[in-house]
Amino acid sequence: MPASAPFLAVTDLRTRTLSPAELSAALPRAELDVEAAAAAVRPVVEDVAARGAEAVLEASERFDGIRPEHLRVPQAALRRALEELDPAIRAALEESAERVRRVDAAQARPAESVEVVPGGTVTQRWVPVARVGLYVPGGRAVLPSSVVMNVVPAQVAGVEQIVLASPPQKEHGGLPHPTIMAACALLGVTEVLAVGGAQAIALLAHGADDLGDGAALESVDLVTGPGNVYVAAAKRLVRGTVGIDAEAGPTEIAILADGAADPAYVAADLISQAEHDPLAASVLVTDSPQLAAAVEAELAVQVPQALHRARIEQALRGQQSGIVLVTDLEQGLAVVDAYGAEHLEIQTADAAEVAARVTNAGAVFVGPHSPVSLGDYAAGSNHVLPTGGTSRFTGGLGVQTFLRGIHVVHYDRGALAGARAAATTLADAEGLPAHGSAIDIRFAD
Ligand code: HSO
Ligand code: ZN
Repeated sequence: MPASAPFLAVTDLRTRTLSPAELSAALPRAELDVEAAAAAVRPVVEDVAARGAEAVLEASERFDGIRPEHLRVPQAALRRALEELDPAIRAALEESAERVRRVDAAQARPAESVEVVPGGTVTQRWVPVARVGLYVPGGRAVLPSSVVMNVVPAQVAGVEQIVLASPPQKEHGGLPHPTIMAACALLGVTEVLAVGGAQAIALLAHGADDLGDGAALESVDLVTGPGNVYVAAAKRLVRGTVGIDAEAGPTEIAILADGAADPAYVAADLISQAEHDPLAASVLVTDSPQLAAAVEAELAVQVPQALHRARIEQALRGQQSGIVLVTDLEQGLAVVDAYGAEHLEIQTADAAEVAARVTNAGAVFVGPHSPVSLGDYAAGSNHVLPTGGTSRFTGGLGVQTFLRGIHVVHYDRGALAGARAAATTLADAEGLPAHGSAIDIRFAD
């Protein structure tokens, strides 16, 4: 046993029978107050909507400590960033993008036409969103892999206009981080904005008459991408003016493991996501008290060796992290479904079989050789995923995020005749006779 206090608090559910709601309440979880953040960022969002670029520059000065010279990043800066990118990083980004592209290509949807009755068809056309704004944060860590995860599915979906926003960096002359700019250049994204936080989301959603260089910025139709609680709050505020993907919170990993799991792997994976943020959640669900003890012992060895050990310790010791002891894998499955983790690893004897029964998770990682960090960079899956239990009703970023389904209805007179009685009966039942008349008039002769 480790000499220091254990990193992970233990919740013992072995003797308890809980309803799904009680189960959710019993699990470790962060309280992320997006509403409070929304109250804080509302003035910024409204100011950007009203005053455009000048309001953005003032907010950048206040929150990022810099007033960028160019809100719209010059093409030369993008080109230079790519030229100066370490060739090994370039090759890794290319490999990452290629794998995501391979997975996404299979998700591109052809139109589906159904002949409902002879002469009456309904076709579902999948049409890409015309103009999207992708947000890539630049706070604690600079994540060029998030450029790949946002851009590739949009490109595969056929989005024609992609504009990417990332915070201006003081130490890079008010431009976004060079690696972010290089990743944009690598993927062919030419419209890049040096703006971060709530002001970035507001600018994407509302556009600006003059971005400070005499040219307007068109507003987008959809804003996607991760960010801190202020970014999530700003997305909540602009929703309706534009579409948004999920509101991202701090990253989460849950691991469902039994006595067959390797405690060193389990500990390393819990640490890997804790490295992101003191508010990150690392949760182990197991039916093996021996494994739980062995994982604690591993944490005691591995955490002190980690570069970001202070942040990791804070995350592991936070109320959002912990170990949940369950009677068996059956109860373990109920727990991980109630939790609905952003990332769920299954490290059990029959991992594939157990994974197939999971219903709530952003992404599932199966067996000992599929760690979450593989998915963060190079599995081909997407790493922009639902957090905070929102996997109950939404999936991660993908080609479908950037597509809209449009039903195209095409009936001939004979097919309309066959639907006439059903439609006019329902129109009468709803007290809307003009609806029925619009059908009847076609059979007046
Ligand atoms: N685990 C993060 C994504 C990421 N990790 C990017 C490293 N770089 C949220 O899924
Ligand atoms: Zn990560």
